[in-house]
Amino acid sequence: MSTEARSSNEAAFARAQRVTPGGVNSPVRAFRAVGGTPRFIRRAEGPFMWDIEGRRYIDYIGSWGPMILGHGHPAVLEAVTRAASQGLSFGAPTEAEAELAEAIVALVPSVEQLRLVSSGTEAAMSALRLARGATGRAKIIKFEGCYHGHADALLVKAGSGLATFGHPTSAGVPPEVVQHTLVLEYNNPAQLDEAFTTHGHDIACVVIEPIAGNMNFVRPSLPFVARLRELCTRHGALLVFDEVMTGFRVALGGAQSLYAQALPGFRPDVSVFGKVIGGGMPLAAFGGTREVMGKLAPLGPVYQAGTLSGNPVATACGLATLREIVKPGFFETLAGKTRSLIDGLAAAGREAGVPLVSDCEGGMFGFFFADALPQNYDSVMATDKARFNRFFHAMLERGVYLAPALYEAGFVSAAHGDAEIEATLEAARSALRV
Ligand code: KE4
Repeated sequence: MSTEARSSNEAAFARAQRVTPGGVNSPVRAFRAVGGTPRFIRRAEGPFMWDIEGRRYIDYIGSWGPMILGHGHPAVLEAVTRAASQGLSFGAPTEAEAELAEAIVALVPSVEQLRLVSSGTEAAMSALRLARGATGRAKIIKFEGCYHGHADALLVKAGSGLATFGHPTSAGVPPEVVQHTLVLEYNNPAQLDEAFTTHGHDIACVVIEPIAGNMNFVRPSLPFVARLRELCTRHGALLVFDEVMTGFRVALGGAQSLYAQALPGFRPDVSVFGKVIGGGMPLAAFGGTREVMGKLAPLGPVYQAGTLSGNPVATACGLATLREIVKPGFFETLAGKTRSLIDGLAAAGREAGVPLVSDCEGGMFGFFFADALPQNYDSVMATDKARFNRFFHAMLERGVYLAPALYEAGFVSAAHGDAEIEATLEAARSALRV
């Protein structure tokens, strides 16, 4: 590629940085975790994205999860175009919002009612306020390495020692705001027991990623999930499953449907959704039992609102997406592709003599340069980050766009075919020799 042509991502980045902090509208896009120049995308179709230099990439970001059908699915484009032609936003109820809510309720037994909002952050923030309002309690428990959006109370890292309250991870968040947020180690039942023994009477909720995609890909152990449910029930705290990433991605019923198979009767009290249910448009949701959701305005005392909540174009996009993923065999096929990918990556690691472990569920996957799958944040951060970053760039140069950060998950879409999976593995076999 000529020097001039190659500069266009760099030129676009320089231009963007003059008018937008870091040149991006969401930090991870700036490639600061992996270094180098972010690719400015011109268009996307199916499993592919093209940057402004005309390079094509096999896309495993999928807009960080929403694009489960691939880019430009005809039924989705038709639904969005039709909705847009009838009006972009009304600020009044539409039947499509009820239809989308009905579709989600039908797929997630723990959700009897839900409210649509515009981002996962907004949904998680609202779910926490709802939990505090419904229980009359202040304290919340989250886990190191789990991300639930950027609401102040959730931008917190573990305090020193066990079961101590967190410290802000971001400037601009006063310590008082996170004084009620307890940060525990993922997969650590002893810390969970201690936290409830010490604070059980004042814990409004526990919020968790039911598969931690913001630590790349970390599963909770089944005993840990069971303990979470048992302690929340015993102490009257709500169990909040943040399924923004896992919902309708790891299984049609989300991660909670997997645990309900292994733990009969298992249900979280509140669920948070996003990404897939918007199909690439700004739409998220939170839901739970009718009793808990009845605490929300205009019925109850917990206020929550949004100008573009349930936006008709976003709702049409989400509905069209859900109509595709409920089709028979959709998830079996998607899971098979993802499994081929990560088994191939592990095999490529073995062939190259590089410690590489991988895992997946449905259309979501992760891999680490390590000898064993990490079980918590500290073990994720102990994996070989330098090797990850080298691999990321080697794959990017070979036309494969992976998540530009060690702590992010990857996503396969229905549009990824055997050819793309094989091309990815071919690139990996070469990239692992870099
Ligand atoms: P948004 O506000 O970005 O729509 O959703 C926040 C959120 C909440 N909960 C979970 C489990 C999430 O993964 C997210 C957002 N995920 C990140 C990717 N790790 C979005 C990418 C970004 O921040 O640009």
